[in-house]
Amino acid sequence: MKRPHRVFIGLGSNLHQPARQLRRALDELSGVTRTRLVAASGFYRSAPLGCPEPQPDYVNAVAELETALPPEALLHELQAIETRHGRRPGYRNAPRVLDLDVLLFDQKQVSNAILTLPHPRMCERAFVLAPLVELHPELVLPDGRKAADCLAALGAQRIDRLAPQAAEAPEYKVA
Ligand code: A4P
Ligand code: MG
Repeated sequence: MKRPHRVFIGLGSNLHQPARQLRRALDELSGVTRTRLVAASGFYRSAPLGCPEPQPDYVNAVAELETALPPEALLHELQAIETRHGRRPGYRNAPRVLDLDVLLFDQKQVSNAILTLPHPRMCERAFVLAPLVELHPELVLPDGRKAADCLAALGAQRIDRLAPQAAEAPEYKVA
């Protein structure tokens, strides 16, 4: 692959055995055309954030990719994976079987009808920043801030890193 782009993807699920959804999604990310899965964070259980009604806890993680695809084509691939997991259109912040968000794409800053980069809400969310910082403690965002500093500046948000054996258990389910 010639000069691949470096990309971080946020994974989230709170339906139908979330940890299992994330494991399958990581396999599928490694199969995306002209793309390589470089690393995946541990799995984090987190309280739903910004959701209008009570809903189950989430399992979240971050994956690092190298890709030769342009951002819009990568987003299209991610949406195809979400659809294969049975994701149906819902209201904003509805419970979901799988959500794949492009967090960072190189140092690109984009805002158009289908894509905003970096992901506009990533710095408000411990469930994004904690796995990102786990992968790259020194990561610097396109606006010059360190991801670790953004994480430290967040107020209390309930998030727990799952023990590997819990995240691996096929029956692991979020209540
Ligand atoms: N879109 C624009 N920029 C991007 C990007 N960088 N990555 C557009 C992905 N998509 C992007 O997304 C709606 C539209 O956003 C897409 O058509 C795409 O063109 P969606 O995934 O279909 O809808 P959504 O996920 O319901 O909306 P949104 O705004 O992406 O919600 P978020 O920000 O993903 O938040 N709490 C916990 N603990 N864990 C979670 O994972 N997730 C959410 C959803 C809320 N609370 C959560 C969690
Ligand atoms: Mg989304």
